[in-house]
Amino acid sequence: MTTKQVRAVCPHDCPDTCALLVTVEDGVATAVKGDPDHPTTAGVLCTKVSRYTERTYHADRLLHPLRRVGNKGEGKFERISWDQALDTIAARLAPIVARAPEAILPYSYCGTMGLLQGEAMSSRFFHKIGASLLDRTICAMAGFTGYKYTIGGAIGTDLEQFQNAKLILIWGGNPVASNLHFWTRAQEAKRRGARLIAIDPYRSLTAEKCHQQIALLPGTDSALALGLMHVLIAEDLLDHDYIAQHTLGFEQLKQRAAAWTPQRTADTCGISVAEVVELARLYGGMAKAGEPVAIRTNYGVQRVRGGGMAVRNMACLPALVGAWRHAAGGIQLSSSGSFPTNKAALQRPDLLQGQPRTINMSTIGDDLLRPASPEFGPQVEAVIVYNSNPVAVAPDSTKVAAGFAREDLFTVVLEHFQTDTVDYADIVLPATTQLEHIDAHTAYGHLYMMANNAAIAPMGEAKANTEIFRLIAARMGYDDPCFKESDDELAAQAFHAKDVRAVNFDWDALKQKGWQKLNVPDAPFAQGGFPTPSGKCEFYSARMLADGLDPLPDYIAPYESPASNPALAAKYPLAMISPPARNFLNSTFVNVKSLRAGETEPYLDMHPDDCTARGINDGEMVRIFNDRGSFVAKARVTTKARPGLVVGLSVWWKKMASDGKNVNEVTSQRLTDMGRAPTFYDTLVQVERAAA
Ligand SMILES: Nc1nc2c(c(=O)[nH]1)N[C@H]1C(S)=C(S)[C@@H](COP(=O)(O)OP(=O)(O)OC[C@H]3O[C@@H](n4cnc5c(=O)[nH]c(N)nc54)[C@H](O)[C@@H]3O)O[C@H]1N2
Ligand SMILES: Nc1nc2c(c(=O)[nH]1)N[C@H]1C(S)=C(S)[C@@H](COP(=O)(O)OP(=O)(O)OC[C@H]3O[C@@H](n4cnc5c(=O)[nH]c(N)nc54)[C@H](O)[C@@H]3O)O[C@H]1N2
Ligand code: SF4
Ligand SMILES: [Mo]
Repeated sequence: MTTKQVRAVCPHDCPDTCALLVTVEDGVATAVKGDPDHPTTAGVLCTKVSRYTERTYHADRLLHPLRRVGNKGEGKFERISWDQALDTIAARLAPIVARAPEAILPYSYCGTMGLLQGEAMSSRFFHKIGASLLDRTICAMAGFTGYKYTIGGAIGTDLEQFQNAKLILIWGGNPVASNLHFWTRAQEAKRRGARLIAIDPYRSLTAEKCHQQIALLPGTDSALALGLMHVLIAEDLLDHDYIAQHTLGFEQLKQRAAAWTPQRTADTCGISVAEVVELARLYGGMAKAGEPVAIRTNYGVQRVRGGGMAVRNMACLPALVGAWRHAAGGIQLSSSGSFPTNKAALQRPDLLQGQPRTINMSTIGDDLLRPASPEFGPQVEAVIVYNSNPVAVAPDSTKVAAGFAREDLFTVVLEHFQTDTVDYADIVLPATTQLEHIDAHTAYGHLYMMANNAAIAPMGEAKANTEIFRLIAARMGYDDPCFKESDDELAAQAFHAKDVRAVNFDWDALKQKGWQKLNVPDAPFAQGGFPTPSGKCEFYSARMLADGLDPLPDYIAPYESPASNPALAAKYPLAMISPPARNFLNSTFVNVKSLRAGETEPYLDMHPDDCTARGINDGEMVRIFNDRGSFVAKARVTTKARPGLVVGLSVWWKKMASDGKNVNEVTSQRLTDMGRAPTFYDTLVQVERAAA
């Protein structure tokens, strides 16, 4: 027997981007472990990826190309050869390319975070044919945009510093489920005497392990941040020197924050005045005493109308109190902006002729149903889906499914499994998993460039995304040399080797070692140097004004909340959020039995008062509905949800629920204040006992 250990990388859309060691025995992957030497992974993986071989060798893996034989959505297919699949795709796409290439839409997200199997060969192909561009907004664009206006880029406190913080605000994130290796550091900080505070309307797995939870109403975080600014300024808990040297617009900010008294803040957020005042005193007081105070914010705050503003306001706080002076102080949203990634080399935007239209992935429901018009351009005639499962994950799912059900739409899906989206495909192409292909990775929660080696041969007839787009390009007669580059040749271009942060990046060396830390300072903004136009932390943003936004921090109320929309709340009084379930990764892993067993079935967490008012008992099936749609789940009566809030952990495959639906039946396609992102957690619903 031959046994080897292969260095790999977890490909999932998770900030931790773990370094993996894959044990391969006679060509079969038998174990996937965390690399003990990689400083952030430290030998530990989450439950999901510890069971990776179960997913890789799952009996339901798609192993051959398929052609639809049933109705759209029915999921009936027959096996075809790769030649037949490629011929069909070329024959269907070529006339559209000749007539109206923008009628072709790529739809992809982060099924893999790999730079190669994500947007490399695929982008080259779509750029070459002139397909519509996809605005990849579904996750992080709101907060990213607000953060960028304020501090200039997706740069923040290094994960490896958090254990030294003395106060950590975990603001709109559930790291026990979704950022495990940050949680390890936060617990270490706690052991060293730090105070942990969760700001979350739901007593998540994380909130219940913090010293304190501030259970504000969903979508009111920007008001809380303004209230904190008010108290920090009123009680002079400020770092005047840092403000003078490294910030812009303090006087205007001061005026704005003056209106946000603790009372107004408390009323808006549905919390007590004491919670506002004490939090500000703790944060500002500890900073003034020279202690590192840190904020870990995440995506929970962004999925509402004012999601961009919420992150912007939070990003102002560290500069006010001088928290950036410490490596363990500041704020982290994402570390992705620290990487010198060479996207242009991988994606080749120079292949574009002219400027195709851009379609927002978050409004795919409406856009697939939209007829041709002068504003929109041609109707979408073909959609090629890879690394995503839009029928389950995109908002306003009734419309998404209706769009994919269009008889005249030609749909190709590259997948590992027969997801809800695959059920609507005309042609299904089997894709390799991370153990079967190579890739280069950045991360959005740490600062290491990472290399994934292939551990095993492709399963069945599966091919890597890169290879699939090479083959489609060749079949359509595109012979540009860029379509012939191998995956290793692509990977060698992944980072700007001359950028000082990349430390003379060399792909072969990275493949050997598996990972390499970026050369960046421990405390990114200790001396200012924000990558904004002014070089300062911009409390006042001229760019926001130019983009038609309020240049100062403000509060933007949710579209759907009892306070902002009482008429709607009279019909649908409960706010619904649907954050990630611990055992799933978005809709990935829902079909892995042992992980699904950890979640058992779709639940709805409801406060006892809301259950009593509706005659709902624990464990009963309930119907959750609004004007957009409905789905059923099992009620869990719990004080984890504050009164008026219901929580459906997500994202279930629709076909695995008793009614064939999931939470996205009730979410809306309305977009955030900035970044054009979805508002999954800005949803009012009513709940009733389901008919037997
Ligand atoms: N296990 C697991 N890990 C994951 C994922 C997964 O599906 N499963 N998904 C990955 C992806 S793609 C992402 S984007 C991240 C997302 O993971 P996180 O960044 O942790 O974000 P969410 O899970 O959306 O929300 C986190 C918390 O925010 C709370 N929240 C909801 N609305 C609000 C609000 O208005 N204000 C505040 N303060 N809190 C609110 C929720 O109750 C939840 O506890 O996790 C990644 N990691
Ligand atoms: N209600 C509600 N909806 C949500 C969210 C929420 O919190 N609540 N979260 C939102 C967020 S943050 C996000 S990021 C999106 C995520 O939405 P998606 O990015 O669509 O993520 P997944 O649902 O995990 O689907 C990814 C698919 O890619 C496939 N895949 C993985 N690797 C490869 C590969 O190498 N090749 C190919 N061809 N396929 C591959 C997987 O099998 C999987 O089916 O969902 C959003 N939807
Ligand atoms: S999903 Fe996240 S925590 Fe789990 S192995 Fe992957 S990167 Fe690590
Ligand atoms: Mo996400």
